[in-house]
Amino acid sequence: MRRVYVQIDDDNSGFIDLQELNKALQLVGIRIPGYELRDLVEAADRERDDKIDLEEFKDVRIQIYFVCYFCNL
Ligand SMILES: [Ca+2]
Repeated sequence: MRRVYVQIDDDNSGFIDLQELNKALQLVGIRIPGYELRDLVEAADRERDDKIDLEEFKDVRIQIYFVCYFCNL
């Protein structure tokens, strides 16, 4: 879990931002529209700093599975 997070965190800032999340999703072959990506981050980003920490990332992961379920990936 933490290893996945560290891999996504490209610049090792300790947070995952929108660009990093987008890149990670593309790497695993998931393409979602920008607005949906923003929704994902906004829904998980409890601190409203446009960054996702490890705790918040767990929520994003659940949501991504949810999105993928509906787009049949
Ligand atoms: Ca980062």
